[in-house]
Parts: sequence; C-alpha cells; structure tokens
Amino acid sequence: MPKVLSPEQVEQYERDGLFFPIPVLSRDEVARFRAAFEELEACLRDKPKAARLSQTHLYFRWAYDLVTHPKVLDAVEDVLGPDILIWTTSIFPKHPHDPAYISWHQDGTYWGLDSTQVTTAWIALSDSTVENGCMRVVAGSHKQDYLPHLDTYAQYNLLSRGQDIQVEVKEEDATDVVLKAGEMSLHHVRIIHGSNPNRSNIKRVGFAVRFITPQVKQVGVGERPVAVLARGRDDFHHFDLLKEPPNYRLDEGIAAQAEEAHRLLEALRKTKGAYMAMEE
Ligand SMILES: O=C(O)CCC(=O)C(=O)O
Repeated sequence: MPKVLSPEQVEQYERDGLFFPIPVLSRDEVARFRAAFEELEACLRDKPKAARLSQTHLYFRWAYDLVTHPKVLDAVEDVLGPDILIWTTSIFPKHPHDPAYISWHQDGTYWGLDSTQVTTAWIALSDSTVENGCMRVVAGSHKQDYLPHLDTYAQYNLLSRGQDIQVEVKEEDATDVVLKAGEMSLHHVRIIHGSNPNRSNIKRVGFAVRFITPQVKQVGVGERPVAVLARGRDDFHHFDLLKEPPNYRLDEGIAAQAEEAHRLLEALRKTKGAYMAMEE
C-alpha cells in the first residue's frame, strides 16, 4: 500500500517523471530549517562555490533531519520502495533579482549512476513561483534516453559546467513546478528540467535530495562514496554508510565540509568523466 501518494499519483509520477505538490513540512518546521539554512549561507558567503551547499546533510544536524523527515521518506518510499539511501544533496538558493539560472538538463547524464532507481525530492524552503525562478520540467521526457549535453561554463548557470541539453525545448512543453514553502516535488533522474532567474523580490530556496535504492552503483569515482541509509536495509554494500547523524558545531561542520569537498574534488580531477552532484 502506498504511504502518502495514491496509486493514481504513483502512476502519474511514472507517466510524467514528476509529481507535485507533496506537503511535507509544517510552518514551524519550515521556519526552523530556513533559519538554519540562512545562518549557514551567511557563514559560507566567502567560501569557494564547490564547498558551499552540497552534502550539508553530512555536516549539519538540521539538514540531516530535513532529508530524513518521515513525510519526505514516505513519499519517496512510494516511488522507490522500502529500502532507501540518500546519495547526495544540494541546496539551490536564488536571491532576489539573481541572474542565476539552471539550463535544461537531465541529471543522470553526469552522475555516474548505473540505474534509474533514483528520484530527487526538491523541498521548497521558500515559496517557489514562476516569478522567483521555480524549477521547470518537460513532463514525460524521462521516457527518452539520455540526450547529448554541452558544457557551456556559462557565467550565471548554477550547474558546475553549465551543462546544457542539445535539443530544443519548447516553452509550451515546460511545466512550472510551483510550490509553497514546506511542499516538495519528486522528479525522475532522466527528466529534462531547468529553471529561470529570479525576477522578483522574494528569495527562492530549494533543497534537493537525491534518493537511490541500495542496488544502484556509482561508477567511475574510484572510491566508495558515503550514503545515508534513510529507511529499510542495504544488502548490496555499494556505499559506506554514515554511522550516525552529524553532531558538529556550526564552525566545525563548515570546516569538515570544506575539507571533504576539497579532498573529493582532488579525487574527481583524477577520474576523467566522473562527476558528482557536489560539483553543482
Ligand atoms: O533548483 C532548480 O531550479 C533546479 C534544480 C535541479 O536541477 C535539480 O534539483 O536537479
């Protein structure tokens, strides 16, 4: 029996590669997570981009609590089944009138995962609207294979290499994933998606969590990545599992996160073709 999504909603996810909105956080919870994020972001302002907003769930208790929130996991269980790992996380803030955007892309093209047993929960820590640059998807596009992408390194592209899909995406094919703070969407690893700049006075904050099943392997990284066993069991042992929730003070967490990001980037530089979401 599904936990929160009805069988029709699960079918819709399978058909469109997307389901939203899914209410997951109370108003108080949004306030707690948003305040913790703002505090972190303020401390990270002068840090290099790659070390900043990736893998926060491994270093900051609030981020761990958010990504393992029972309501988030219930919805993920409805599409992935009872055994769930958290592979990576990224936070995507867009400040008022921020020119930053995300080009049309398919996540799986550059993640090095050997399966599509992967879903992203995009949790809104602010309202996410057409005006402030909500995520946009091409519903049903996950049914196609992976398409060629070009690394553009465009200045305001939030993706690390400005990966841009090399097919025309028609405006009328795009669905705006409008969410209220505390709601989330789920999207398939092959769906074509992106987002426009924030043209409003309202900051947009999205917390993206990449969930996989334990069968999934990450290829080409040359080392065992760390994952969080969020629910169920892992009989495959493709990842080193985080032993306990993070318990750092803010400054310690920032230092530990920066050190690990630096180490991983060095390791990735030696592994041609392998990229992780932490690079985003
Ligand atoms: O935050 C956005 O607008 C898009 C995020 C994204 O590309 C993703 O979560 O895969």
